[in-house]
This record gives sequence, structure tokens and C-alpha cells, in this order.
Amino acid sequence: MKRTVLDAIREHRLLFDGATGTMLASAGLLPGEPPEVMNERDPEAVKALHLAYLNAGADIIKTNSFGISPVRYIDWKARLARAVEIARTAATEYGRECFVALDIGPTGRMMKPLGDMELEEAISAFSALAAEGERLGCDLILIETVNDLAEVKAALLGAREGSSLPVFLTCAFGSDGKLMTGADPEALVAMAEGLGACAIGINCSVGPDGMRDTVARIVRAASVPVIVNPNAGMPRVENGATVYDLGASDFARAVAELATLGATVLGGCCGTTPEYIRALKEALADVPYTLPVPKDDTVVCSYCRSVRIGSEPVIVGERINPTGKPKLKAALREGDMSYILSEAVKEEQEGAHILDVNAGLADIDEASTLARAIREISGISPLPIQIDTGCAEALERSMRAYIGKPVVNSVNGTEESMSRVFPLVKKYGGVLIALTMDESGIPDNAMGRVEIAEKIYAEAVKYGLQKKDIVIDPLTLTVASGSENALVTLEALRLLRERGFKTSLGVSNISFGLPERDAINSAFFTAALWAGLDMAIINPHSPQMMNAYHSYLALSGIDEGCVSYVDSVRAVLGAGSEVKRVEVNSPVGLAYAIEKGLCDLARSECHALLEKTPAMDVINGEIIPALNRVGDGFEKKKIFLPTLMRAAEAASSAFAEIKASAPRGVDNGITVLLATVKGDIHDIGKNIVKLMFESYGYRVIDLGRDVSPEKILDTLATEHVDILGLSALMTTTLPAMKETVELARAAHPNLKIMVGGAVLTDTYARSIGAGYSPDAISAIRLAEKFCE
Ligand code: B1M
Repeated sequence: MKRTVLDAIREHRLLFDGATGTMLASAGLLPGEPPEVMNERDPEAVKALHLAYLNAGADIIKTNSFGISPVRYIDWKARLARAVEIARTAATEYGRECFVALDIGPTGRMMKPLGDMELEEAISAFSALAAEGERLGCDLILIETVNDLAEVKAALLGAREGSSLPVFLTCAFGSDGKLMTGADPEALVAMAEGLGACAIGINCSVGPDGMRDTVARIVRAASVPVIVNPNAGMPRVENGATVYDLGASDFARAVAELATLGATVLGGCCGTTPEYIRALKEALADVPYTLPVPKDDTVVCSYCRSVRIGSEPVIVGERINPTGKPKLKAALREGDMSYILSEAVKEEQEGAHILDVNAGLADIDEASTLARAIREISGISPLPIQIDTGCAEALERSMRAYIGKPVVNSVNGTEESMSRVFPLVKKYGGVLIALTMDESGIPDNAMGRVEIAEKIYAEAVKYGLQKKDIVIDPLTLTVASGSENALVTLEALRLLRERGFKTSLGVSNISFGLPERDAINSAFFTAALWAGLDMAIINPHSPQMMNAYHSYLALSGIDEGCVSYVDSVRAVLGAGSEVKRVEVNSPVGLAYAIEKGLCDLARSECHALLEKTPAMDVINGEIIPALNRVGDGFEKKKIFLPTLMRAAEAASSAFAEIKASAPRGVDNGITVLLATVKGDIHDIGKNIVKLMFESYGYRVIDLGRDVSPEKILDTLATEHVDILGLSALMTTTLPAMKETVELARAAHPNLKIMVGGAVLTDTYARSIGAGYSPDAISAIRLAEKFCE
């Protein structure tokens, strides 16, 4: 029987082939054409390329199908069949052991919330491709060049649902070592391994030299083989053609160095040729082959942040749980996400590392409420989520939709619970909290709880789960109902730690039914931390709890130089034993709401402000500075695209309030045509300028954003326009502005033209023959001057 690619990998290093698109260009692929057209136009050329790579030393060839997808082509099945047939024929002609990888690229559409692609739509597309690839005889699936963690999830889930082939994954990391949506290598590995990827790595991007750190981090995190398929250096455009600076031998030397870090499957991407793969094979001859070492790290992640459990204790915020919280209950019943979102933001500010989310109310649809709450919270908070539910449907829906690797709260030692929860964790990935109770209840002694932990673990292994993905909660019973209760839990923590388990506790249960709960909670919390607690589910708004936490970090030597302790000091003792809060980042205000992406809060704060502040002051004093701070954070890679988008949405919500309250001026008979130029989707500034024009009595024709010069010229031809106003926010869209101004000027020599937007200067505006206004009010002044 033929060996599988996974058998082969266990025995020797495997090489992928190199570029397809850049190679096919020399065989007749025209600029701008997708490489898959060559499967129809010249199948022999594609087969010759596969054979050239195999003869150069490649063990795995990629089908020429990167762009083939149900999302792009109605006849995708026929196209895919052609691509696979050519690769299979080449493999047969080659005659020696080699593997055909079904090459799957991104769908080409952005996933929600960055674009309009629903997760389920993407999953079905990937699933259909994988099923067809398996049917056509591929040996493995390679998902490559994906740079959004949401698409990685859709692709892996789809590939696993559609086929039983081994799934390999390579992502296009930026030079900052992150995916476009902010995921670091640890987050990618955590999520992808959880979703069953058999090998994980990096392709395309910055060339082998710029990948070193990212590869080292993937190798440190991954238990599965690591793949490295780089470009032949950073692409550059020279005389209209894309060129790559690394020659074959330099490329081979650089990739061989990455092999010494522990990468096991190597090959090339754009700009590499069979010569590069041959050189790589030679360069690797002396590099010893090592298989990946299984890692013991317990890691969860959100779309952009990973959290390691076990190195130092982590805080799980418990506030988004309706038990005993009437306001949250009301918010869940009414679907009021703004309250839930502000709680999430506050917990993050207070120092939580993970957010527990529970929507368990008897009289609501828990499955859809929980999934919605998790989706919305993930949109504004970078913290990983702990999905807290006892409802099977709610758990599956939330795990399926969550972009990242969640904590799953919880399973217990009953047959019913384990058989319900383990398959879901195996399918979707997650770190599971296991409660030490079973059909006989909660043992009253520490050893009894440890035995249940061992039983749960033994059963989990049967489902293919690993110890690192199970965190044991030895349970906290209130000390009010049994004087031994705290001691039993603390002893269980110690015993569990000795047996190599990571642990979690819902700490506040210890004080149930007692007054001054924080006093008992914080004392117990400290003791639990010293007993080895890894994950504490607590109320991060409690200064006593957070002080206990930071004191522990300082006293245990984790917080070197007490830096985090000093930073965290936020509570001072007042008269008697009363603890007074010193507010940090008070969670109010329009600017705050925009920066945190809280749309409802932005709207209500803006509404309140407008009662006492002129609209222009609200815009200039709150909205623009907040957006500038967000833009700054984005530029410095402190925040990522989804957060930027949420902030923009919140700013637009505020702006809608301003618009609704703005009086329309008396018609002055002058018409302004406004547009944001082609390629640019920033329109908040343009909308402010529009509002200003309207309130001064101008008639405005607003063509919106990303507007082509042709559309502007058509409108100028059909409408009477006195002033053309163009906006652009990016250096990359300045050429479109120049082109539009030149065409408009040529067609209408007397037209008044003004331009604006953050990247523009007076000098640039003048150089393209337009007037410049730095802000909305100066746009009015300039228009007045134009019309004098
Ligand atoms: Co993006 N974005 N963004 N963005 N975004 C910038 C512009 C950026 C500077 C952020 C950064 O990196 N620091 C950067 C551009 C870098 C550059 O080229 N130099 C950037 C980038 C890179 C991007 C993406 C490429 C990110 C990505 O996908 N990787 C992407 C671009 C997609 C595209 O356009 N093809 C992108 C996307 C987005 C969002 C969709 C998330 C969102 C826009 C939502 C929307 O507009 N509906 C967004 C936002 C919000 C910003 C920042 C944070 C804020 C822009 C803004 O609204 N400012 C921005 C950083 C920043 O500027 N600080 C940034 C407030 C607004 C009132 O100011 O538009 O300047 P402004 O308008 C002022 C004046 O300039 C003037 O009056 C207004 C009021 O005073 N004015 C005119 C404007 N137009 C005028 C026209 C006139 C007269 C005056 O006459 C006609």
C-alpha cells in the first residue's frame, strides 16, 4: 500500500515545489491572468513544470489550482479536475514516491467583519473543494497564503469536514510576524492545531531572511511539522515587471538555515524555480533531520492574541455571567449588547486575560444569544473567550463561530457530559475546564477529586484530546457550609499540580452566603495561588482581588522588580476598612466609546454632548482626536484591523447623531459634487465636509467613496456642478486624486476644484491644480472664495 505523506514525514524531510504563477508566465501566461487558465490553454506546460520540480528534488507538487474555488468559478469542479489530473499524470510519469497536494488559496473575498463573506459560506466553499480534491485522488490538502485568522478557521474546518485527507496550512505573515488581522505565530499554531492541521507554517511574504523570527516562534509553539515555503526575497517592481532579489544559492542557504531552527517541510513560493528547489535539496544534504518535539503548552487565543496558561496565573473575568446580576439579565433578555460590551471593556482594563461569557437564562434562546455575545465581544476586545454554557447547542454554535481557540467551561466526570463535550473539543479545538464531580456528586476529600480528574483525563485521551488541553477545576464549595471546604480545595490543587495538571477555580464561590465577600475571596485566592492555581475565575473589578493577584506575582518572584505590582496600584485604603477605587480610564465619554468601538455608547454620549457643545467642537474635540489615536495605534501595530473598523463604526454612529441634529441652511444655489477617490474607502472626513456644506445652504451631490474618475466625469457631464470636492486619506490613493483632477480639469476648464484629507498638503493640492482645505470649516471658506 502506498505510504501516506504523514508516514513519509516521519522518516525523512519533504520538499515542496516552488512558484507556479511566475513560472507559467514564461510559458505563455499573460500579465493579470490567473495561473489556472494554463490548465486549459497548455496542460503540457503545466505538467512539464510539475515534472521539472519533481526532477529537481521536490517530494510534494501543488496542483495548479490556487485560485480555483466555488466562490470564483461556476465551473470550478471541471477546472479542479483538470488541475488535479495534470498533477497526477506528472506524478505517475515521474514514477517514484511523491505526493500531490490539492492547492487551495484564499477565496479572494474578505471575511466578515472586514468584508462580506460569512464564515459558513467560506466553510462550505473550502469543504466542497476538499471533498472534490479527495475524490480526484489528491494525497493531501495544502491551504496556503491565508492572512486572516477567520479564513484560516473556515479553511481548516471546511477541509476537515469535506475530506479525510491530511491538511497542511501555510499563512502569509507580514514582516512584523503577524497575520493581517493581528494573530501572532502562537495564536495561529494554537488554533490550527486545535482544528486538526497536520503541518503548519509560513509561505510567500518577506523571503527567507525576513522570516527567521516567525519561523523560530512557530517551531517553538508547534507540535506538528513546520512548513517553510518562502518567496525568493521581497518582490520589487522594475520596469513594470515583478522581480525577486535572491538567487537560487542564496535562497537555498537561507532556507537551509531555517531548517536548522526545526522547520521540517521546505520549498519555495513566488519567484522560485526548479533551480531553487534543486539548490535547496543540495543545501539541506548536511542539515540533520529532526522531527518536531510535542509541546506541553496550554494556549488559548483570540483573533489576535494568545494567552499561555501555566507559566504564570491568568485572570478570567467572571462579570459576563447573569447569575446574581439583574442588569446583565435584563441586557441579555433585551439583546442589549452595549451593556455587555462595556462590561467586557472594563474587565480588560482591570487586568483580565480571558473573558468568561455566559448567557444562561431559562427564558431566552441561549444558543443564539451566547453566539451573538461572543461575536460582538470578539469584535471589540482582543482577549480570548471562555465559553461558559451547559447547553450543547449553545456550545457547538459558539465554538464553531469563534475565531481563535477558546476555553470551554466545562465538562464534568459524568458519562453524559464527557460524551457530549469531548467530541466538540476534538472537532473545534479548545482548552477544556474539567470539573471534579461525577454521577456520585463532589467528593468531600481532595484525593476523591483528583481521582475524578484522572478519570476525565483517561476518557478524554480516548477522544484524541491531550493533557495540555484539559485544565482541572477541583471546585470551591462555600466555607460557610463546611469548615474544611477551603482546605480540601487547596489540597486538591497541590495534588493536581504534582500530577502535572493545570488548574482553574471559580474563586468567589468560597464566600457564598457570607458578608464582606471580597475579604474572604482575596485571602482564599492568595492561598490558592500559592497552592499552584493556574487560572482564576474572579471579578477583576474588585481591587482586593486584583491587589491579591499582583501581590502574589511580586512575592512569588514572577514580577521581577515589582514592576507590575507598582503599575497596578489602583486602590487606596480610606477611612476604616473601606476601599476606595481610583478610576483608571474612566469608561465614559465619546472619545472613549469610539476608541473602544462601542457604537451605542458613542451614539448616546454624542447625543448628550450635543446638548451643550456645538457640533464642530464635538467633531474636532472628540471624534477626530479619538480616530487619530486609533490610527496611531494601528500604525504602531498595537491594534489591528477589526478594532480599527469597530472604531470607525462607532465614529459613524456618533456622526449620525450629529447629522440628525444639524440644521439645514437656506439654499444658496451653489452645487458641490463630493467624492472620495477611487481605491479609497475612507469617508468619515468627506461626510463631515458634506454636513458642513449642507448646513451652509449648499446643494451637495455625494457620490460616496471609492469613486472612479469616469463616474465623476459622467456626473459632471449630466449635472450642473459649481465645485468639485475630492477626498483622499492614503498616500496610495493620491495618484487617483491627481488623475481625477486632471481629467475633470481637461473636460471642464472653469470648474472650481478643492481637495482634502489627512495625507494632503497645500503644496500637493497646488501641484495638481486644486485648492486645499485642511478641515471642514476651511472647505466652506474656500468655497466662499471660489464663488466671490
Ligand atoms: Co484606515 N488608514 N485603512 N480605515 N484609517 C488611515 C488613513 C491610516 C493613516 C491609518 C494608519 O496607518 N495610521 C492608514 C493610511 C496610511 C497611508 O496611506 N499613509 C490607513 C490604512 C493603511 C487603511 C487600510 C489600508 C488598512 C488595511 O486594510 N490594512 C484600509 C484601507 C482600505 C481602502 O481605503 N482601500 C483602511 C480601512 C479603514 C477603515 C475601513 C477601518 C476605517 C474607515 C471607515 C470610513 O471612513 N468609513 C479607517 C479609519 C477610521 C482610519 C483612521 C483611523 C481615521 C480616518 C478618519 O476618519 N479620520 C486613519 C488614521 C488617521 O487619519 N488618523 C486611517 C477622521 C476624519 C474626520 O478625518 O478624513 O482627515 P479626515 O477628514 C478631515 C480633514 O482631512 C478634512 O476635513 C475632515 C474634517 O476635519 N477633509 C476634507 C477630508 N476630506 C476633505 C475634503 C475636502 C475638504 C476637507 O474637500 C472636498
